[in-house]
Amino acid sequence: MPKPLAALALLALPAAALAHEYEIDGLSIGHPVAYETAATAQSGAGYLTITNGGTRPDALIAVVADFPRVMIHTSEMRDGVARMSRVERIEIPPGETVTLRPGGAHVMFMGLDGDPFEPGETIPATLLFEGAGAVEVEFHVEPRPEGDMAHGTDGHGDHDDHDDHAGH
Ligand SMILES: [Cu+2]
Repeated sequence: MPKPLAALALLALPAAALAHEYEIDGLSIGHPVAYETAATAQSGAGYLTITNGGTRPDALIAVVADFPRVMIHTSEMRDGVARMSRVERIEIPPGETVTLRPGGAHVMFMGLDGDPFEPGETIPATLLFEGAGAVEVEFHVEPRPEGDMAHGTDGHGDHDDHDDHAGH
C-alpha cells in the first residue's frame, strides 16, 4: 500500500518543524505551539488549530496548565493598536478549522515570573471542550518566527501587548 501523501509531506519537514496532533471525539488538535519569551516576560501565548470533523458544534471552554492563571484571549486591531480581551469560549463549528495564531485568538499562560519559555521545552496542558471533554496536549516551545512580524496581519504589537499583561 502506498503511504498517504500527508505522511510523505511530514517526512520532508525538518525534525524541529514536525507537527504533532491529538484526536478526541471528532476533534483534531493540530500542533500546539508556544513561542519563546523574553527572560522578564510575565506571560506567554500558545497557539494551535482545532478541526471539528464531526457533525455537532463544540467549543473550547477552558485551558488548564501549571501557571497561576491561564486564559483564552482574542486579539484585534482597534485604532491601529492590538488589544487583547478574555473570552469564555471559542466556538468550533462542525466541518470547520479554527486557528489560534499570533494576532488572533490564543491561550495566555500568565505568571511566568522569571521562568521564561525556552525553545525545546514542552508545556503540558489540558484543553476542555464543551462536548468532547478534556484532552491533554503538549505545547512545544519554538523560536519566535522572525518572518511573522513582516506579514503585517498581526501588526507589530504581539510582543508589546503580551508584555502588558505584567500589569494585570
Ligand atoms: Cu493574550
